[in-house]
Amino acid sequence: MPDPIPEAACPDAFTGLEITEPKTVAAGLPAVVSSMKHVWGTAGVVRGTKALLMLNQKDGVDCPSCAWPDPDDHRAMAEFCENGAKAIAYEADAKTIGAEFFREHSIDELGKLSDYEHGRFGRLAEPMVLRPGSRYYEPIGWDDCFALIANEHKALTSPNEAIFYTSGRTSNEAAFLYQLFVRMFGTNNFPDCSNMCHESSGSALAPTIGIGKGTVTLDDFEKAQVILILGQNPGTNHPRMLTALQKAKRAGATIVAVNPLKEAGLLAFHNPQEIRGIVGVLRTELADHYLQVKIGGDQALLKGWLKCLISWGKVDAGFVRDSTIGFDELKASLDAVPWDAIVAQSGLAREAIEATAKLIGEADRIIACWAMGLTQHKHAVATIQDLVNLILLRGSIGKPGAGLCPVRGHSNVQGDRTMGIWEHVPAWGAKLGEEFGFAVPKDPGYDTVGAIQAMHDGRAKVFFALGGNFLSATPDTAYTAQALKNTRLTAHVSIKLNRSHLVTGRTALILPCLGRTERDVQNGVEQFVSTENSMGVVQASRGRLAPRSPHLLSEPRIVARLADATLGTQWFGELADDYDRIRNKIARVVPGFDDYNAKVRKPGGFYLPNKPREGGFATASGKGHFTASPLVELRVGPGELVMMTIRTHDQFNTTVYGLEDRYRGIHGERRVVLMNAEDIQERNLAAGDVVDLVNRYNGVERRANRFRVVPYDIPRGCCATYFPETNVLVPIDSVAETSGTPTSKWVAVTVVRSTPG
Ligand SMILES: Nc1nc2c(c(=O)[nH]1)N[C@H]1C(S)=C(S)[C@@H](COP(=O)(O)OP(=O)(O)OC[C@H]3O[C@@H](n4cnc5c(=O)[nH]c(N)nc54)[C@H](O)[C@@H]3O)O[C@H]1N2
Ligand SMILES: Nc1nc2c(c(=O)[nH]1)N[C@H]1C(S)=C(S)[C@@H](COP(=O)(O)OP(=O)(O)OC[C@H]3O[C@@H](n4cnc5c(=O)[nH]c(N)nc54)[C@H](O)[C@@H]3O)O[C@H]1N2
Ligand SMILES: [Mo]
Repeated sequence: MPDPIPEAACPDAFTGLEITEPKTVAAGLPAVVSSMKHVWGTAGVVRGTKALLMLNQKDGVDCPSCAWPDPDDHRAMAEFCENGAKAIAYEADAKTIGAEFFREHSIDELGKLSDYEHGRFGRLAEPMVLRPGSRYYEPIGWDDCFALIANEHKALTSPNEAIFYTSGRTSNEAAFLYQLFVRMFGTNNFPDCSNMCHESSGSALAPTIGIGKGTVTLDDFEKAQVILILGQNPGTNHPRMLTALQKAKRAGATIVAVNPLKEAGLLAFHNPQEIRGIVGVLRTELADHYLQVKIGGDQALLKGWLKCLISWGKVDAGFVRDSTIGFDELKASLDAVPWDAIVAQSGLAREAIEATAKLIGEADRIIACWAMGLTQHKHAVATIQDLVNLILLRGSIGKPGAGLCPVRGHSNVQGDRTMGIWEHVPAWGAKLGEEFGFAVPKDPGYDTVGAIQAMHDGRAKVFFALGGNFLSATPDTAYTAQALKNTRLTAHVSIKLNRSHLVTGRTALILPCLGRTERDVQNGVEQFVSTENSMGVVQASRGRLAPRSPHLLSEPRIVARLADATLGTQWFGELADDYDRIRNKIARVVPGFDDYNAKVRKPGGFYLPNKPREGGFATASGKGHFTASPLVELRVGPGELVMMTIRTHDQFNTTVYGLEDRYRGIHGERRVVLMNAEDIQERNLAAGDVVDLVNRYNGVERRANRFRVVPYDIPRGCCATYFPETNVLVPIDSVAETSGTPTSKWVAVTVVRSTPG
């Protein structure tokens, strides 16, 4: 059966498959070799090496890959990782595509290619337009481009019919201008990648500790006694975290990993910054305890841990009495959770839960890290709140070596939210209105899922994206494709071709921008931008490479021109002439940014204030709040498996760098489904068989056809596939409670043998 909307799905041709033993150690020489292969192969030796050497240096470029922080003090000459190197190679690409390329290739033809192939064409070199009815993009001047968008915006009956998406690579300066423009235009329609990512973390933390961010710094890792890592694959997605874990281990910490898969980066590490690590002589074992939890079973495990600690008297009674509220309710709620449910839902033996609870009960400097394995579930917020409960119960927050560490994704996703990219009005909304003399719209706007539904139903008609790859990153690809097709205009600020440029509104625009590694000159003066990492450090990022094409505009410039064209103002352009002016405005509006221009120029930047980190809570009560929630039981139908959609080692979200998932031993193929051997046997399938995956949530059938079966060490009843190939299966209306995050790690699927044809 063909995919419902062929141009929206990744092509289903196989690219080959080779299976090797999964690795039990991350990085080392293979990581160094892979870095150089990507950088020199794509960017060339000179440009590539130059780009790498400025990465994460003080006065250098903030790596556009993940949001892991840089060391405050000493930085290695090569302060980057294999996947940072791939991100740089992708951006510093020597090739470009422009008018000629798009004249030769229709959007239908390009739609048949894979995401991997899209990325390899090169950097977008000039603005392009797809006129109504045409299948070919053609060049358009920047003036006409902004006039076209402005006209579409002005033609709307309400500003709430316009959608403004943001991906987390956008700088603070661009993000602040963008939210200002959009709110002056009259809407809070700010879907962003965070809605699909750590929204659940923010939703869980804000009511419990008073701030939607983590509380630890990099230095805390060396001081921790126990480090819990739940639902995160740092070896691939935050490789420089392994250096922090290595230091922690050397200082005596115990690491507990909770993950359905035995990820190499959680098992052991050869540090490529150390000569002996490169050649593999020096291996640091990481996880001391590995709990292979069932997908979605973390809440059960956490409730098990909490029950143990309370019944063993391992509660920090002084801290709980003086600094928290809600403990009695938590205790009562746990009494109602039976152990057999905990064991059944976590898939873990009670002994294993107790053994690790013992460790936690003996430590008072505990760091809890987590990522998408916790956030993309129906009960994500409740699960993370149980993790907060655990940390509060041990008094393990607001002091060195202790605290909460949601490990962010995109390099500036945290900063974008701080700058007001949010579908609600930020706490400083009134100040924004005062400073710029307008009434900030009060009604909440659409988040990502809300925006898709609004476009689908015709309530929203114009879609603008500052970065990202909306179509591929969002759930329910066929539904989302239809939503985008229903609009009058889709416009994307991008650096490379992606699938969102190919499934479009009546008119479509591609607005090519400077990458973070490139020199940004405005009004004859070189500019820098700034970003906030996962630990609340704001620092400057200055590109040094020559821009790939003379037609590229910076993101702040694009936003300013869009704003002036739509609102009829001129002063946005003046702000974009000198980013210090934008930062001065931020300093006057956003708390914690006073003296921004001076502080951000200090090597290494500055920390934003963080009450829970400093001892205390930012809640109205001034206390930490325990949360009492029931244990949620998630069930699949007979014969169904729970599927999680995860990243390979060779991609950045929807950007596919290559076809290697080296640590998991899966090579040359992305259309695979990792299954437990017994689940394979039970279905009369065998390794390498071709299967279709079917989801039937709420009576709607969603299919992803042609995947190869790979036997893998994964709990029974669970399976794994790669994002974004299986986003077609993630139901648009299956979202986390409170945060609205699509449940990308919990999709019920039936696995059926493919019928040829
Ligand atoms: N190289 C590279 N770096 C990246 C990215 C990238 O794509 N490539 N993406 C960036 C972004 S935006 C983000 S958000 C982060 C993502 O970083 P991660 O969250 O590490 O990314 P995922 O691949 O989604 O991996 C989730 C991990 O959780 C596990 N998991 C899945 N379900 C469950 C569950 O129910 N319970 C538990 N305990 N574990 C579970 C999976 O086995 C996997 O190890 O990385 C950022 N950094
Ligand atoms: N099934 C499933 N779906 C998921 C996830 C999952 O785990 N499973 N993870 C979710 C998560 S955590 C996230 S964060 C989202 C990611 O969602 P997005 O942020 O929308 O997606 P990306 O793939 O990161 O965006 C890649 C595109 O960004 C553009 N780009 C790169 N650099 C720049 C730049 O400097 N400026 C501009 N303007 N554009 C640039 C490039 O053109 C590239 O094609 O996906 C979510 N979707
Ligand atoms: Mo993310």
